[in-house]
Amino acid sequence: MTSFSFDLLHEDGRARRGRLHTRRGVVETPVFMPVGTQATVKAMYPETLKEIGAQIILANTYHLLLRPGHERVRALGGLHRFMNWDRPILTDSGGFQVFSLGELRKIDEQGVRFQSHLDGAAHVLTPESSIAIQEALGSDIIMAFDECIPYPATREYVAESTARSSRWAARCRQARQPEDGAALFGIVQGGMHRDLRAQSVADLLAIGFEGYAVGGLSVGESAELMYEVMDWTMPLLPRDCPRYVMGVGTPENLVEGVRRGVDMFDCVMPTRNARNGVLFTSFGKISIKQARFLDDESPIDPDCDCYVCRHYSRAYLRHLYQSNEILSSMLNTHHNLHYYQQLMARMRDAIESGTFETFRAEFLAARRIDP
Ligand code: PRF
Ligand code: ZN
Repeated sequence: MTSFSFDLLHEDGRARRGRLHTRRGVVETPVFMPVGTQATVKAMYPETLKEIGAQIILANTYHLLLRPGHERVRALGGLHRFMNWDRPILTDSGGFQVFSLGELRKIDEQGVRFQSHLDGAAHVLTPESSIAIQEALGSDIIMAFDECIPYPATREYVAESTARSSRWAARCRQARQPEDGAALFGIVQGGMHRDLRAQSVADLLAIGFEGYAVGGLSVGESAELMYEVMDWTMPLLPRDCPRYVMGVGTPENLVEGVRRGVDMFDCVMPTRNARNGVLFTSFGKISIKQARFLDDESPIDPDCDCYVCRHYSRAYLRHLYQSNEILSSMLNTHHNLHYYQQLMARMRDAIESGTFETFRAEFLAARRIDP
């Protein structure tokens, strides 16, 4: 029995303000989910994640299957207890991480054979095993097992792969344990072809899911093409179900996605960029390693009220980065995730007050100014 529902609260153009009800609480949408691949959002205490407004995080089947093993996590009381995170967790199916392995994997109708990137050991992921692993972890939103199609690819390959992902999606639905309380989301594929996207949506709707993700984006195509695929796909999805674009994206991508009707996002961008010294601000990205910050006493972003911007200068953050200090990753990640959470909160407010287009215009205008 799934204890999952979605309320659509407001619409402003195509932008949507909604609320997910999961067995571990409520998620206000549009939402950004920080990525916690290895049962940790790198460099962040779970407590701090909550303080900055993170409502739900993403974890990865592939990584946790290999290490420490999903049966071990189950025996230790599930992923929430293991990592001390009591809010909802969405798990990705492995259908993206495995396909990033290149030479180390082989796909057939049954699933994917692959070698661990850790020790080379042979593994198989199938729709059935991916679901069983996500259930063992105690996920609140389980993703169907799919293939994220590389870009570019021949139309023939995209058509074959998309049809196979649809057959896998049906097997995922079949494999669910009826007593597990999680939601199951299908993943639309179809590459950059409008008719194949439409076919993928039709296949998934016939199976029936609690939510629908759009996969196969942010794989090297231009932002314009990504937006075009969103323009084709979003209107085909049921109005009363949550819509999730996987692995996206930049602050601009989030604004443009919300404008097109997306409710959920995840991306390593704020966390990974933070560890590389790239910080997001209301006026655009800055690289904290630059020498121009050596004596700069100002905060990262004068418009940001996060803990880091209230207490630390650009000069200090540059010093920590240059010195390879652990605190550099911690402070940078805190600021970037706070920025992403604030951006989503502002978009939720704008949709509620019917001012999303004004918000977007101001967002875009601010980014042309140099700090
Ligand atoms: N499928 C899955 N996970 C994903 C993707 C996908 O297509 C993407 C696409 N960028 C990110 N994460 N299962
Ligand atoms: Zn800040």
